[in-house]
Amino acid sequence: MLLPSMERTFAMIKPDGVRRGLTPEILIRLQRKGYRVVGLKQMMISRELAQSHYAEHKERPFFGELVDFITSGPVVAIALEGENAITGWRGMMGATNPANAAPGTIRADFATTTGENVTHGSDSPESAQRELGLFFGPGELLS
Ligand code: D4T
Repeated sequence: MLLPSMERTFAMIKPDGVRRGLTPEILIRLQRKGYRVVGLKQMMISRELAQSHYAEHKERPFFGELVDFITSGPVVAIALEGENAITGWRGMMGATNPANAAPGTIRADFATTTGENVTHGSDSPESAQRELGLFFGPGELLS
């Protein structure tokens, strides 16, 4: 039998998801999937944190709008643990543009625009480690 590939990833419910009352629905989905929540908090993102989080997009034309949007209201920051959690959570979210998201994914079910697409998930082990470190202090995650 293959050894399970346990991973930790960073998930976020973006301001549109929180504003629309989708937090419980999303927490239910990821826990039903079997992921363990090892960190959870509702918070405002500072512009400085937003710019660090989205640093890879800083030259893109939508960067200003992205920072404005992600700082526009509270988000829910989530540290998830599970087998293949990084790609698994990305799969549950669906494609970045909701028009291309597979039926049954969060973005297909709850979003219509790329700019406001309800959730975030780290796209690689390196991003997961970096983003978990940006949003959670060492004492804030369960062991
Ligand atoms: P995030 O990072 O929010 O989980 O989204 P993705 O990983 O699925 O997509 P991304 O990094 O390419 O984009 C980050 C963020 O920018 C917004 N965006 C993206 C946008 O407003 N216009 C665009 O053309 C693109 C490509 C949406 C998500």
